[in-house]
Order: sequence, then structure tokens, then C-alpha cells
Amino acid sequence: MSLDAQSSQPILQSYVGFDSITSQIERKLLKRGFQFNVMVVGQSGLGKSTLVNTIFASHLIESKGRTQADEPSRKTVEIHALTETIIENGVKLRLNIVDTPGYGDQVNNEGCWDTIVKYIKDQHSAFLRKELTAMRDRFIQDTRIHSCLFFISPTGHSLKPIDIVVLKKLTEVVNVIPVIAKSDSLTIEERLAFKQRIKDELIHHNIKLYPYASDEDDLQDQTLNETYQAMIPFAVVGSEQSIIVDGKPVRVRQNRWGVINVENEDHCEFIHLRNFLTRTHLQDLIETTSMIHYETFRSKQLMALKESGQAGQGH
Ligand SMILES: Nc1nc2c(ncn2[C@@H]2O[C@H](COP(=O)(O)OP(=O)(O)O)[C@@H](O)[C@H]2O)c(=O)[nH]1
Ligand SMILES: [Mg+2]
Repeated sequence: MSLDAQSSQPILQSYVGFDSITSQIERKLLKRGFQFNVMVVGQSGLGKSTLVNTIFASHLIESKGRTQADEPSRKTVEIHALTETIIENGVKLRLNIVDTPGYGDQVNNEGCWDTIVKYIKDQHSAFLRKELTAMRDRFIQDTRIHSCLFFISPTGHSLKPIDIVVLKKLTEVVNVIPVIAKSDSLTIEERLAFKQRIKDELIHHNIKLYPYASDEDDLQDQTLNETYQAMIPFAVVGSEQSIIVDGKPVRVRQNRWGVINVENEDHCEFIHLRNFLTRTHLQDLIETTSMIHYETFRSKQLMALKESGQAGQGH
């Protein structure tokens, strides 16, 4: 088929070159870099700071238990944000870690989640305000929390009532990834039974966790998500200590009885959590935050705005 009757060249079959759009996008994205915001929630001493440092392989948060004598007991949940830029093979990732020390530390934990949920909503609200300004920036600095690591105490029994309340609140506003903290304190059988009990409780309380099913998922995505859904909550072990094995540094926890290799999947599920966060679901966590959690917030806010506007006109 030809548009030009004189020409024998099949014009529409000639190579246009739009397939290079993927590399054009890639170049642009690489220049801009990526923003990834992670929040950690859980009682003091469960290894939050240690795990984050183990995942992102640097000393992002100074790991410090509450046992230090000079540190006063925290009365309220404090929120600390910490930003670090990581570059891997030319890809720039701006990592924002939001720590929430003090959660669940009090005898009466009523309302201790308010600060955390408010923080998440405040980020959505700030983003919406920037979007709605007439002269909005081309790129809005994104502080919305893309994933929330929720630390479950390795009791081996069940979730605490407060965990259920907080999980319910959090899953409504953010992608929650629960982990069984310090899972080296449980035997393999205890860990399996604990995990199953947690899963049953989550179903019983109708708590829906990320990853959510999407129409866009192909068979490969579905299979991958099902594998992770079966594994969540990840039973993790964190460590800042490394030893050299075969010339490579390996993260380990060493005690009197032996050595736990944090990155060995026979020992714990740390490597699966790290792959999930960084290698398979990083982009989807960011997208889901924007398309589902932020969108829900945004439409509620705009509806409320519209209603108050109509009420105002009625007078
Ligand atoms: N047994 C064990 N101890 C851990 C693990 N992760 C961290 N710890 C230790 O627990 C203590 C508190 O860790 P930290 O990361 O400061 O907890 P955070 O208060 O939740 O941030 C430190 O002494 C860590 O070395 C783990 O996976 N297993
Ligand atoms: Mg900490």
C-alpha cells in the first residue's frame, strides 16, 4: 500500500522509529531519577532501623534500641524522615525513610496510630495542594509514602489487638507490607504456624494487603503476586554485621550457637522482601500509591470541596 501513486516505495511499511520511545523515556527518567518513600512502623527494639540498613546496605538510620540509659522513654510517636540518594549502574534513587519510633510502647496505646495515619494523609494533602495551584511545578516533589513496613513482634502466638486496629487503619491509606521481625527467635515450625495464624487473622478481620489484583496483570504478574501473597508476612532477620565468605561480604547474625546468613533463603525471607521492594515491585508500589491511595484521598477531598461550594452558593 502506498500513499504516493508515483512511488514504488511502500511508505507505511518503512521504519518510522517510534519504537525508540522506550529508550527516550528511559533517558529522561534516568536523568530525573526516582523517588521512593518507605515508612517503618513497629514497637521499639524490633529491628526496624537495622532492617532498613540491611535492605539498602548503608547506615541510613543510626540503629539504637530504647535500652540506652541516656534516652528518655518516648511518650508519643515521633516521626523522623531521612533522605539518602543511592546510585546503582547510573540509576539514581532518592530514598526517603520515615521512622516512627514510639509506636505501641505505652501501656495505653489508644490513638497512637493517629500521628502515623495523619502523616500519610498530610503528604497526600500537600501533593494535592501543589497539583491544584495555578502555576504548578512541572515535577512535584513526591513525599507520599509508597510502602509501609509493619513490624510484627515474633511472639509465636498471634497478632496483638492493637496490631489489628493499626493494620486496618494503615491498609486504607498506604501499601502495607507486614514482616515478622527478628524471626531468628522462632524455629522453622513456629514461624510457619505463626505465619498461618497471622494470615487467618488478616482474613478474619478483612484486612486486604498489597499487592492488589489489577486488570492490567498478565499471567506472569499474577503468578509472581500469588507467590508473594503466600509468603507475606516475610519472616526477616536484619544485621549490620558482615563476614567475608568466598571473598564477598555477607550479612550475618552471629551468636553462641552459630551463624545466620541473612541473605540465605534457607535461613530467613529477607532476600525475598528485598527483591519484592527493590527488584520486582518498586515501580508498582509507587504507581499503586498514586493510582489507588492518593486517588481515593483526592476524590474524597474534591467531593467535599464541591459539596461545601454548593452549600455556600445556596445561601
Ligand atoms: N535477634 C535479632 N536481633 C535483631 C534483629 N534485628 C535487629 N536486632 C537487634 O535488636 C536491637 C534493636 O534494633 P533496632 O534496629 O535499633 O530496633 P528499632 O528500635 O526497631 O529501630 C539491636 O540490638 C539489634 O542488633 C534480628 O533480626 N534478630
Ligand atoms: Mg530505630
